[in-house]
Amino acid sequence: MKLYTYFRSSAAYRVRIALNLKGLPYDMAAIHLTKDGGQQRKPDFVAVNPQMRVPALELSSGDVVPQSLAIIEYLDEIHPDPALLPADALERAHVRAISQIVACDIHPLNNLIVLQYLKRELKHEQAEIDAWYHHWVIEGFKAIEAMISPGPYACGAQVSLADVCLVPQVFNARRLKVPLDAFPKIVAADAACLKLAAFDKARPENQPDAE
Ligand SMILES: N[C@@H](CCC(=O)N[C@@H](CS)C(=O)NCC(=O)O)C(=O)O
Repeated sequence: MKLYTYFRSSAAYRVRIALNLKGLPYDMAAIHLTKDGGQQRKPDFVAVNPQMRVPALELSSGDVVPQSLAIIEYLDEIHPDPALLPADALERAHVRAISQIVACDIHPLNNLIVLQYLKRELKHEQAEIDAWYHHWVIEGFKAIEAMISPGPYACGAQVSLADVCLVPQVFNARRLKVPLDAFPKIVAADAACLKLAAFDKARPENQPDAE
C-alpha cells in the first residue's frame, strides 16, 4: 500500500497511527502542502485524489481510498485485529461521536485551506486567524473532555478510533499554542497513547518528510 501523506497533516497522522496499530507495512509518498504552491494541486496528485487533500491510501489493487475516516474504517474491516471500534453498538457510537467532534467539527474549520482563505481572500490579520483556530479547538475539546474517561485511553482500556483522531488534534493544538490546562483528561489520554510505538512512529517529527 502507498500512503499519500504530509508530516504535519493531522488527517494523514490519523491514518499513519491506524496502519501502525494494525502492523500493516506501507510506502509513503510525501505531498508537500505549501511547497511549489502546494503539491496537492499538481496534476499527478489530482489524478490520485481529485479533492487535492491528503491522506489518500493507494491499495495494492491500484484503488485509491481518500478521507482519513473512510481509510481507517476500511482498514478496520479488512484487518480487524486490533479493532479500532468496539463490538458493542452503543460504545461504538460513543467512539465515533468523539472521533467526529475532531474530524467533522474541529479539523474542517482549522484546516490549512480554511486558514489560508481567511488570510488571503478575507484579509484577516494573523492574530484573528489564531483566535479563530483557538476558539474552535477549545469548543471541541470542552465537549470531548466531558465525554471521555481515560482508562488510560480516551474510551477505556483499549485504543480506539477516538484516540487515533484525538492525538493528532492535540499535536496541532500544541503547535498552535492552545492552552490545554482545562483539559486534563485529554492530556492524559494523549500521553498514554504516545507511550505506544504505533503512535510514536506516526508522530510528525518522526516522518521522513519532517522539516
Ligand atoms: N476530511 C479529510 C480532511 C483532509 C484534509 O483536509 N487534509 C488537509 C491536511 S490535514 C489537506 O490536505 N489540505 C490541503 C490544503 O489545505 O490545500 C480527512 O479526514 O481526510
